[in-house]
Amino acid sequence: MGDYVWLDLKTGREFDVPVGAVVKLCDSGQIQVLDDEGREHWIFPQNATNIKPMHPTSVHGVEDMIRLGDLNEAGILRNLLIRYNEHVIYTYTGSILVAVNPYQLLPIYTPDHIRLYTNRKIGEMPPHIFAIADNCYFNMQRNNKDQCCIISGESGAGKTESTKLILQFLAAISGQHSWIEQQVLEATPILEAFGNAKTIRNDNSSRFGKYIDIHFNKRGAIEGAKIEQYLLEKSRVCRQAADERNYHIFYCMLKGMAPEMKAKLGLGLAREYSYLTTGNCTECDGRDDLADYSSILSAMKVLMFSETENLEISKLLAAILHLGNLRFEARTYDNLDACVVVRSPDLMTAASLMEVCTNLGIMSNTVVHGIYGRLFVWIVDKINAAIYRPPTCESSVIRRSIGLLDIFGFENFIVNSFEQLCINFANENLQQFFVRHVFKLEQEEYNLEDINWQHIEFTDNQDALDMIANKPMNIISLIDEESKFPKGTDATMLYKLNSQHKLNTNYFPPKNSYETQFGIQHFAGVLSAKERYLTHRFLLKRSPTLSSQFKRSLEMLMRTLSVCQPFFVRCIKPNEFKKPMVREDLRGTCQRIVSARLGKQDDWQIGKTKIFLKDQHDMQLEIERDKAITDKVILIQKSVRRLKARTNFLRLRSAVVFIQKVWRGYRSRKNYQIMKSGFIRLQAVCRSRKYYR
Ligand code: AOV
Ligand code: MG
Repeated sequence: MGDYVWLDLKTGREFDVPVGAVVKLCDSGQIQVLDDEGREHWIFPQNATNIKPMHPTSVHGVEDMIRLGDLNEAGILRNLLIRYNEHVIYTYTGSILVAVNPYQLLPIYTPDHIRLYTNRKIGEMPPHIFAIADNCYFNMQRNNKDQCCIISGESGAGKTESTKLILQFLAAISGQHSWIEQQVLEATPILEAFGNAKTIRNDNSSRFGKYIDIHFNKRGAIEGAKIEQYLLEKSRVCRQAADERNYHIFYCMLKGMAPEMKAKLGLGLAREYSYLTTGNCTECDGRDDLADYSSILSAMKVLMFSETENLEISKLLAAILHLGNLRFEARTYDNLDACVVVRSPDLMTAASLMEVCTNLGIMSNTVVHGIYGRLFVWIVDKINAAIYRPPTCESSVIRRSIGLLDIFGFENFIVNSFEQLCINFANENLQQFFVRHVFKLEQEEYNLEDINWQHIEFTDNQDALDMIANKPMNIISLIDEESKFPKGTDATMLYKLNSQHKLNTNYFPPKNSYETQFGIQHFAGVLSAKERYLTHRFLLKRSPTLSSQFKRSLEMLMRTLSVCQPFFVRCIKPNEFKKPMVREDLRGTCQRIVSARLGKQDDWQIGKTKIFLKDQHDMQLEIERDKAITDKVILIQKSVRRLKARTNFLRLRSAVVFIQKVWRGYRSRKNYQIMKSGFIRLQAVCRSRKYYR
């Protein structure tokens, strides 16, 4: 009794690994155990193969997982779990820091903590992000070598927060609380305002990658910094998935800008703009757009944005919002389908803000993507102009740097598009960098030195990376080529991808010839990229093409990293609810639901694995469930309708072409009619498909 064991439940589910458990009772040939998730199990002697003794190091956990006697997946998971349950979020594996997102502010980042962790060896103090920052700094000085810190993890795991904590530590120990340190720190709120947004995975999700290189002089004080940015997600400016928002800056501006200024720019409330509402969500719990706006403005002052520049930025943002509200109307001129912008106050305001005449002609999402993308690059350049000091002859010899890499985490949505492919490709590169450093190079060195060692199993993602970007005819080069090819379509592209890669185990071709999606096996899971490249082709057509440009900037990043001494921080997301301390407690959840809905426990009882109810209660719960589902369906329908109500030139035109080509009967204009709202009304025949957008 009281012994700790590993219990292998062999449930056959994904990620099924043994769980820790404590023996409660050994009785009449049976053993009762309580597992880490609070479930009780009876083990019969004949099943005793399910149960193995636990190594003492796993019982209460260790600070450095290299010390685990049971160094396997179950051992690592349990170690992180029991520490996390005690609010201990940091754990080492050698010099790699594992950080579990606490989703609450822990009192472990005070000036006292900064002092405690300054100039210590790793392991001298409990694991901490400050210890990594401190080691980066002192290694840089001691070895006179540039350092880098590679922070990885899925979306919402805590990469950006970790980056900020490292910056905070470095600014503090660099010394003088000088202007330049202040400027480096204040770059973050600006970048986040324009480059972060609420997604379903993270309320403050970075929609771009960044590499902040911090430069130190020979006394070890921060002398300047340079920020490199990677591939901002531009589609978000015009369209957001359900429950997601556009970039923070729009909502902050509408909440925080002075009324006179808003009037001047013709601005109203967030809910009035179609570019801010396609996700059906304009507020974000836990964010204060009003307060954030003043922090953004003061940060911009620190980084030397002038009044005029701020005004220009606000004008552009306002123009984007007005453009999003424009309506297009189809007309026929000389038998040609055309599309004109409906004259509206929004058109006038947008035009005057952008100082162009109202003869805008074709305005599509692509233009807005371009405007916002360029604005973002301009802002990063502007920040760099304030914080970057080019090396002088003297300083270039002695100047050393610490680079912090914080990119967009691995993502998998229901529909993934070209942007997810790029994001996940970037993550795949980082994973390979990690694998090379931690396993490959290390083991190669043992071999060279004739060291006796036991091979460690690891998953190498090199093959997936080769398929995406390295081998001849790789996925990215095929997409590129097809985008430039005048007759290229999604179908021809998919055909080429299939014929080239269908035998690759990392590639999942469509299941049948009607399916327009393919999948890629990433190190972190399968990504299905539904074929939505068409919209991107407009961007790709420019040279240099987007994907090859992105690929090149990643290659440059990898080269930079490879000449630095690397540190790794692996961030882990403990649950999908963006909440502290959730675990799946089914029993508790059931109990809460039943007592909330059915009142006091006189007519129902909770057994070990079942709840016993009266018939009428069962019915009552069913009715409530139906209602909840219906409400959800109505909500979905509403947002679909809202989405459909918005139309633009491209969609309208492709719908018309579709009708003319596919439904031959409708070729004649008499049979369909384009409504002002952008809907197309079909005259008869297919009643169920009355409207086609
Ligand atoms: P990410 O950078 O890894 O996601 P963030 O760093 O933005 O994730 O973390 C997401 C949220 O988790 C933050 O907004 C905080 O609320 C919380 N959080 C993370 N780390 C900590 C911490 N150490 N202490 C307290 N709260 C924390 V993405 O940018 O989506 O890949 O593209
Ligand atoms: Mg981030």
